[in-house]
Amino acid sequence: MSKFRFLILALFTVVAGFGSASTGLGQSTQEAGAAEDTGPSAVEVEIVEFTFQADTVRVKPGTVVRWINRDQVAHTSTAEDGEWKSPLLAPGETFEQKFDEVGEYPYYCTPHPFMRGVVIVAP
Ligand SMILES: [Cu+2]
Repeated sequence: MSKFRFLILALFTVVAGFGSASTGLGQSTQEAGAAEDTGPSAVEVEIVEFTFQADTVRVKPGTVVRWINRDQVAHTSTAEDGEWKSPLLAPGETFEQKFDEVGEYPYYCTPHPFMRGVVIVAP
C-alpha cells in the first residue's frame, strides 16, 4: 500500500470517528463514506482488545466491510446465520465481505462468542 493511500485511509478513519462520537449510548456507529476512486466503497471494522470497533456499521448495498485484526490474539468474523465465516485472523490479518442485500447481519467471534457486532445494510 502506498503511503498516500494509507494517509487517505487514516483520514477516513478519523472522520468516521468524529461521526460516531455524537451517537452516544455506548454504541458506536460508522457511516459508509463516499466511494473510493478505486473499486466499491469499503468500511473498516477494527478488532481491538476483544471488541469490534465499530460494533455497529451501517452501509449501503454493495459495500465491502473489511475486518482488520489489530489485537494481540487471533479472532474471526462469523455470521450468526452462516452467511460468511472468516478464517482465524492472526494479528494484522484482514477479511472482507461484500453486502449486496438489505438487512441486518449480526456476527460474532468464534473463539470469543461474547465479541459481537452487526452490519446493517440499508439504501
Ligand atoms: Cu475473538
